[in-house]
Formats: sequence, C-alpha cells, structure tokens
Amino acid sequence: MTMARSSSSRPAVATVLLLAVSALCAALSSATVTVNEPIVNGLSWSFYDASCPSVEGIVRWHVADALRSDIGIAAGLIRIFFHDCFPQGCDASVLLSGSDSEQNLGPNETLRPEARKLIDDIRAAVHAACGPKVSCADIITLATRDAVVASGGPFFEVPLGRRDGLAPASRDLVFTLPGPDTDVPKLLGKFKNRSLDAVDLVALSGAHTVGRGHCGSFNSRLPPNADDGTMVPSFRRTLAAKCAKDPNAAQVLDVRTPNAFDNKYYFDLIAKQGLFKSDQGLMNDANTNRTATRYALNQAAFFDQFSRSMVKMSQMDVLTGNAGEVRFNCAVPNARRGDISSGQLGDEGLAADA
Ligand code: HEM
Ligand SMILES: *[C@@H]1O[C@H](CO)[C@@H](O)[C@H](O)[C@H]1NC(C)=O
Ligand SMILES: *[C@@H]1O[C@H](CO)[C@@H](O)[C@H](O)[C@H]1NC(C)=O
Ligand SMILES: CC(=O)N[C@H]1CO[C@H](CO)[C@@H](O)[C@@H]1O
Repeated sequence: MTMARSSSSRPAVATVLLLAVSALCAALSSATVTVNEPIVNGLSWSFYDASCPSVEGIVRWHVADALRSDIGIAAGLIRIFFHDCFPQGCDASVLLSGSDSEQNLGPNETLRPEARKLIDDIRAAVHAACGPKVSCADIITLATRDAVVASGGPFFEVPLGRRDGLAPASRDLVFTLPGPDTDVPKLLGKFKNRSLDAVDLVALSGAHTVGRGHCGSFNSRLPPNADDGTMVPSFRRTLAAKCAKDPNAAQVLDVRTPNAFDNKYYFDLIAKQGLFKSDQGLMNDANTNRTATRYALNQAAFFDQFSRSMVKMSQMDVLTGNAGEVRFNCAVPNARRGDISSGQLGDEGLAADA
C-alpha cells in the first residue's frame, strides 16, 4: 500500500512539476519570437553593446513607467513608429516640429503628444547615461517594441544603428500613408510599394488591437445609404449615436480587449465589428481573408508574423553609418538648434558630455 503510494505519487509529483515548468516555458517562449532574417547593411543586433549597454533597460523602464499612468501611450508609440517608417523610412522625421513638420499634415493629427514627449524624455535619460550616442529613430523602435510587450504582445529583438533624418518627409510622402477608407486593393498597392506583402498588411493591421480612432476616421461608414452590409447593425447604431452626440468622440479600435495586445482584433473582423473600412475589408478580400481568419484562430501565428513584419518595417530606408545624425533633441535637427530659443533645447545629451 505504502509502496504503491510512494511509487505512484513520486512520478505524479514529477509529472506535475514537469507540466508546470513546461507550461511556464510555453508561456514565456510563446511570447518571444526569434526573427532571424538577414538585416540591412549598417544595422546590427548588438549596435550599442559597447557604446550604451544600458539603453534597452532604460527604454524598457521608462515605457513601463509611462504605461502605468496611461496605457494609451502604448498605442501612441506603435502608431508613431508606423507613421515614422512608412513615408520616408525610420528616421524619426515624424518627430520634427516646425512649419514644414509632418505633424501639420492630415494623417498626423491624432498622433499622441504624450507619446512624442515620452520619446524625448527617454532620449534625455539615455543621453545622460551614455552621451549622445543613441538616435531618436532607435528610441522610437525600442519603445514601440517595449509597448507591444508591456501590453501583452510578443517580445522580439530589433536591429539597431538607425540615424536621425535631417528633414521631415515631404507632403507627398506623408500622403502615401493609407487612410481609414482605403480599400484592400489600394492598401495592397501602398504596402507593396514599401516592399510589404499581403501577409505583412494583415499582420501589421493587427496593431489595431490597441488604441482608438475618432469619428472623423469612420463616420463615412455610418449613414444609412453607406450601409454595405460589412458592419453589424448594433455596432453601427452605437457608433452613429456616439458620433451624433460628439463628432470628435473617440472609439476603441478593438471592442473586445481595447488595451491588450492580442488577436481579438481578428475576432472583431469576423463579427463585422472592425472600425475602419481598411480593417473590415481584410475579411472580405480573397487576398487577405484567409490570413486574417488564421490569426483569429491562432494567436501564436499572429505574434510570429507581427514580429517579423515589424522587424521588416523597422529597416525601411534607414540612415546608417555617417548618414543623418544623432539628434540632441528629437523635435529639432541639430543644425537648427541655434535658431530657436534656448528654452526649447533638450540639452541633456550635451550636459552629459560636458
Ligand atoms: C493598414 C493601413 C492602416 C490604416 C488605414 C490605418 C489607419 C488608422 C487610423 C485612421 C487611426 C485612427 C486615427 C484617429 O482617428 O485618431 C489609426 C490608429 C492606430 N493605428 Fe493605424 N492604420 C493602418 C495601419 C497601421 C499599422 C501598420 C500600425 C502599426 C504597426 C498601426 C497602428 C495604429 C495604432 C496603434 C493606432 C491607435 C493610436 C492611438 O490610440 O493613439 N496602424 N490607424
Ligand atoms: C511609392 O513610394 C515612393 C517612395 O518610396 C513614393 O515616392 C511614391 O509616391 C509611392 N507611391 C505610392 C502609390 O504610394
Ligand atoms: C474570402 O473571400 C472570398 C471572396 O470574397 C470568399 O469567396 C471566401 O469564401 C472567403 N474566405 C474566407 C475564409 O472568409
Ligand atoms: C496637430 C496638427 O498639426 N494638425 C494638422 C494636421 O494636418 C491638417 C491638414 O492636413 C492641419 O489642418 C492640422 O492643423
């Protein structure tokens, strides 16, 4: 009896332990995606190992701290990354202020100022620790990755070594960004023009699992004569009432889990609760609907492709080596720093050098 018990309970304990350990490993490893694609010349997986080994820790700490008081900043960072990279490459040009700023152009309007400020605050902390070695473009990239992780999404390494652009993107380039009413054939064309394919489009659109949109971005779908059957009636009614009451109202992009980085966005699409035409369209086009359905059924597949597509996008038209510069203030090209009042200078990098 005793023998039988001990011989059966030992393996039982071992089995339970093993299951617990493997469940833990699965939980940890399912959220870590290894992207081993070749990277572009000039970027490196270990770029700051010697010149600023603390950079990743500093960025992670600041992102976690900011998200504790406002989870919406995660969405703000992720969108800034897209709006930086897509028009003219990941060069932090989206952060530049001034009369020719990208921020003065249509797609700009609702980039969150809190997220922009966080990026420059992180820049100040990193420059204080290492001197002005780390570019604003790399800080956007790292902070975006960390925002994805902090919201429940996958961890993936990002190659580093980007340099900051000297000037904002032109109006024409900023307007290569897709709008919320863009149909899927046009979306595919715009993405293809940036070397992103249909799978990248479906996976990257999954970033709309966090954040918000404003009535102006989806009200073209709401009038009765615009009802094309692609939005479930109860959702239409809710949105129409909301925007009638306040035309500047905000609506979460993912009605199921608005602040969690997960695959529920694709459930929304299956339920005809995608907010933008560009979202819902993915479920109705033969080039994208199988992939979108697959991500609804398999979060790990979504996380895997999202990580790959983000690493791909993070390398678009990057400036490396001696091209561009490392900005002392993410909002101002170094050459223009003398022209503006000293009150606007974010000089911590210089102070750290002195
Ligand atoms: C596929 C084409 C895309 C279109 C048409 C699109 C369009 C939009 C629009 C219109 C908004 C809301 C703006 C507003 O009304 O305030 C928005 C928000 C957002 N977009 Fe996209 N987007 C696209 C792709 C992406 C990609 C690739 C990413 C990142 C990988 C992204 C990340 C976000 C995030 C996180 C938000 C929420 C921002 C916040 O809450 O502050 N989007 N997008
Ligand atoms: C394609 O990209 C180039 C630059 O990369 C840009 O000048 C052009 O306007 C883009 N075309 C479209 C249709 O987005
Ligand atoms: C995808 O869309 C095509 C064309 O609209 C349709 O025939 C097909 O049934 C859809 N497939 C899925 C999995 O939704
Ligand atoms: C905040 C901001 O800069 N908004 C501007 C965005 O772009 C439109 C026109 O494209 C301007 O009217 C806004 O002032």
